[in-house]
Amino acid sequence: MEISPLQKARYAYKPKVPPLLKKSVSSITIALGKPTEALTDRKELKAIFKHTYGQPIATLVPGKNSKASEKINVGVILSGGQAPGGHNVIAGLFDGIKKGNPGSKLIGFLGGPSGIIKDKAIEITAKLVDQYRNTGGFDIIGSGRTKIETEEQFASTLATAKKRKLKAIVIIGGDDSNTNAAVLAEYFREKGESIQVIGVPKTIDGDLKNEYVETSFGFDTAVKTYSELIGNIARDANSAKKYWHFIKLMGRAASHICLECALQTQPNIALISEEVEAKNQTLKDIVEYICSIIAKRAEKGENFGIVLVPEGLIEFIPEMKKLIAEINDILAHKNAEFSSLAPGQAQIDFISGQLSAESRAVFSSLPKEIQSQLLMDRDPHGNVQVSRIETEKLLITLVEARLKEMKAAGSYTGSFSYQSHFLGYEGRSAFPSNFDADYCYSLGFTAFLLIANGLSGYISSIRNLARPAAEWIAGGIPLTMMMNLERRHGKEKPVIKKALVDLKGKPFKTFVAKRDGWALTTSYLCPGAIQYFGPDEVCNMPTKTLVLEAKPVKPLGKNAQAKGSTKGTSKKKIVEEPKK
Ligand code: FBP
Repeated sequence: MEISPLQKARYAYKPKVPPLLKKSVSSITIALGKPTEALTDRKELKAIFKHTYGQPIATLVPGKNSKASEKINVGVILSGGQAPGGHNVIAGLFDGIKKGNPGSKLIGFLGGPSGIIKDKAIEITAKLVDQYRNTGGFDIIGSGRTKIETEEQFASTLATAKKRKLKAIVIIGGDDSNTNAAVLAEYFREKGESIQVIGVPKTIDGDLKNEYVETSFGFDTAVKTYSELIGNIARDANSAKKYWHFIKLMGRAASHICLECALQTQPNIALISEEVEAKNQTLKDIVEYICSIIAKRAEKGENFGIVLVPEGLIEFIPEMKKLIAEINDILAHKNAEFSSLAPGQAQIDFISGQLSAESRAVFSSLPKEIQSQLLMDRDPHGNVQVSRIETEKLLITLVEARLKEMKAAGSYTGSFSYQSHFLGYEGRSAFPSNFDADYCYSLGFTAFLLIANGLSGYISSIRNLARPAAEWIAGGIPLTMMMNLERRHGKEKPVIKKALVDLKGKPFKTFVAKRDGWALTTSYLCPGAIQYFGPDEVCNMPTKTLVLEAKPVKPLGKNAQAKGSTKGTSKKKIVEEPKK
């Protein structure tokens, strides 16, 4: 197989890991904190997760663990959208398993969760994994978005796990996939099965995070890839001085990607969906805001600029949110009728007829392409496929129309030419940055150690990430701690809560302090391509979001006990208190 020189060079890269993970796996145990609680809806979640609700936070600490050397079989699934570093999670998991016992096996289920339902799998061997170390993509075993939800799917998953004598299943996925991991862990316990389930936080969107999961893997590489491209486009814009570039950035719901790219490239405008929602801004308000900046720049003779648009914006504009919620309910309850109609006008008319008067007015004000895009299939988790809705083009159409009006009224004198871009898939399978390569390998290795310590219903966690890997802390966070109830497919379902941009958080505040200056004075930054070799400040810097959000790791919980230790917590053992 022909490979690029960079791929060859990256095979030789040795990921940096927390010092504890370099020790013999039999000398690593866990220390447990106090029982935990879910974010909200605690009573309901306790009833749903009877066996796995409220488990304590686990931290890896030095200590004997003879079970780590047992010969075991572990299954692994890559779930959802690609994110750079997935191969390194598998490499770390593989190396951990083999360090425990060279006779242990790692089984990779093919094409996402459907692989375990249908028992389509391969054994991951040293030869195979070595070809994928430090590379992007999920192609080692492929990924998919199937949700394990029906009784038959659960039963097939259990049958596969039993047939393959799996001690544990590792699910590498985003919020929905880790929700699946939590549900599966509970299902196995309910059935009296000892099969363990461990999740790994993956998604370029950066919205699977909390105090204990500081970032999801892939975010670092994706935002650096997009920022490189935005910086290049911005430089082009400032050279030619003739286009306004509207750049939609991936990120299904949260605007973390857009915000981080703004901090890295200093565009004229970056919309943040969470702010739009908080301020109750209408589509008209957003268009007015963009046009006001275009007009002010035109007064200075600058008929060019950069507008960053988060992919999920459309679902955060209050009138659009209401409209989409109504469409979702109609599609959930009247799907047969809807599907029997020819795609296009007939389906648009059918939906229109079912909407409330308010939403109908909004729906009919949209261009036909956007109407059709809003009706496209939901993904298996009930999400609107926002990557297929051309919000950047919708904004361009509305901005162009408004600028015409402003010109007629004499409040705009410039010229408006535009280009539209969508940056998404370009960043999902890039070679992982050193950060993601290190983080992912550590997450995978930690997943094995959580298994070796008997845990189930946990997500692998590496903390203190804004510091060098030598100061990282590895452990596991109970999945139920990250859950709440949300409406999906017209029903209340337990799901891991998406972490949206915190409008009181430092990344957003830093952006707000600078954005008015960036709007009018061209101040673009060109971060350039991700570097893998060279000085720390060019090849080992975490994202600005991570650095700005970094908090000192909290002190030890008094009640924490190293598992198997009768002496309680030694002063050296680091155990986190659950969030109050
Ligand atoms: P995950 O949440 O599964 O990581 O996927 C995130 C994402 O990349 C979103 O940013 C985007 O909206 C979506 O996947 C696109 O999905 P698809 O790959 O199915 O087109």
